[in-house]
Amino acid sequence: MPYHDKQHLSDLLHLLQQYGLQEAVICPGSRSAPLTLAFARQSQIRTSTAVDERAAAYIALGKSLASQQATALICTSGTALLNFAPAVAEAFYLRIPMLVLSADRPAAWVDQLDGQTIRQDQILAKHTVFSATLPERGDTDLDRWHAGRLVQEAWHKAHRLRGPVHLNIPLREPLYEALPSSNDLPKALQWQAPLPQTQLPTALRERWLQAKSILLVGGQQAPNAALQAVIDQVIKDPRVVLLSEPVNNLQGGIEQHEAICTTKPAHLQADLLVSWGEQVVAKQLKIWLRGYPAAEHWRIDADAQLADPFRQLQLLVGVTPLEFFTSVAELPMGSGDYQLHWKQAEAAIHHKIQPFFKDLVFGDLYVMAQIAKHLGPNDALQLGNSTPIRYWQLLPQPAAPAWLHANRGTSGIDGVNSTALGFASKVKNATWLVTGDLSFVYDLNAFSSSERPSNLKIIVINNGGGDIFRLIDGPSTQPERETFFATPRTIDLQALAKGWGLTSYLATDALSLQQGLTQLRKSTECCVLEVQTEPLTNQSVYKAYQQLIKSNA
Ligand SMILES: Cc1ncc(C[n+]2csc(CCOP(=O)(O)OP(=O)(O)O)c2C)c(N)n1
Repeated sequence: MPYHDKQHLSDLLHLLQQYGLQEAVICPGSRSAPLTLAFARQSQIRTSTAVDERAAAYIALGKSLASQQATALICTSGTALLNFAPAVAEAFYLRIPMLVLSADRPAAWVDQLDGQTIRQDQILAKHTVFSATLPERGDTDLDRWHAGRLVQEAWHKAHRLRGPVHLNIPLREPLYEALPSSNDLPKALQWQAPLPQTQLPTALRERWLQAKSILLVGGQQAPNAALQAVIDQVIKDPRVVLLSEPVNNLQGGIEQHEAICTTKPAHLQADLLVSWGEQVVAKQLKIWLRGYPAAEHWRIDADAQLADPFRQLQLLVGVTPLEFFTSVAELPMGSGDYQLHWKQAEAAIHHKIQPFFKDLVFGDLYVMAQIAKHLGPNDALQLGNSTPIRYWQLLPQPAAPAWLHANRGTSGIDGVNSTALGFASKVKNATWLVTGDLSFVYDLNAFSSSERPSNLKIIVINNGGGDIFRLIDGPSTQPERETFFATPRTIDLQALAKGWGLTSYLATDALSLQQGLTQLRKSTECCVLEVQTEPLTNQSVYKAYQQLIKSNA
């Protein structure tokens, strides 16, 4: 039976509605008009728009991060789609579901010197967990079944394999006709999750029980109260040590591990290392673990993805961290002093750095310490990928926000504003973004979004360009450092913020910083606090901190 040639698009929308898709971020375009109109003319799925595809994709990433559900992301054909790539790569490495719906020209026009026509099929394949091109027409039973099957496969893979998926959708003209309705719309395929396996095999139980020192290293992950509760139990065992990485959103572990690992402590080498989650930010920890490998390394990953960040993996355990630690929590506790040794090492660091932080002069590290004091347990915090995330690891008392996030999957300084904006639009928590001046300017198109979440509070640390290059070994000592690395620019951030209709405040010293933080807290609209700091001061503070950590004092 012949149907309308775009019947498969009506099916697509209907299927996504059945799956409970919450949001679609739409980038304006003509080839994508049938998709845009389909989403715009329904009310079940929330829609927003953003002109810059790179920003839109990061906004969708922020939304998916907050909801842990795929957000649909729609664009027109051509380079528009390529601009989704950075956020798609980030979602791939953070294992965040995302659904890219790109409009395409009919295949006949590819490579025929037609405008906005590039080779879109599989263009994101290396960084998606599923990628397919829908049939060009949906007017036969076979084509409808084919397209519907791909839509369902995409949805399930995005959530079961956890990652971005791409459906490329070639569309013929006319593009502005209303989509057909139908009385035989497809029914979505459902999924039964595998039942959890709670018993640890005997061989693993014995190895766990025999280990004298067990180190738990969780990489980046969303907050997980159930996992936190069960890990709280597990770390009552004095043989077990948890390292609290800011982005793993786990509390109750050793926080100063970055400073501890700087001194390459051989006596803290573990019998058993258990790791899970995505990236670990702590560089010194990674270096130390690679140099002082544990006798055994188990990686916990329900999807059994083989990642060996510390180059010592021996066992991949195919269950979720919650399942693993639930079974471990039931085992009898051992005895020993491994945890005590880490706590002593941390106490020694605290002893060194507490007077240092008490006497800090106004500069980036001071600003970060004040922000940490200001944040409450219900706040969400997003950190820029340059110095903000690094400084955070140095703080003696980092705050424990409800959710700490940085785009550490693979992103650089791109998409920082957009991710925070997308995230803030999906949560009720006050969402604080701390970013650098270059990162902020790089992603100003975040504010091309039709959404301006009132709970988003942005702190831009204006230290005159990429201050990171003045701190780290390598660029900091090159004669080209300022011109080719730090690249300071004379930018009026207050005017830029104003240009985008953002309320902005300025801080230049301790007092105005306190006032600015209070103003941001009180604000009922999305606003920006620019904090100006001196690069030279930042440099000397950072150097002094490094020397202190390495000293035997
Ligand atoms: C997309 C991208 N381009 C380039 C870089 C290289 N890079 C790393 S840090 C940095 C400067 C960041 O400056 P700013 O945002 O002001 O932060 P600060 O270093 O002052 O904390 C640059 C350009 C990157 N990480 N990502």
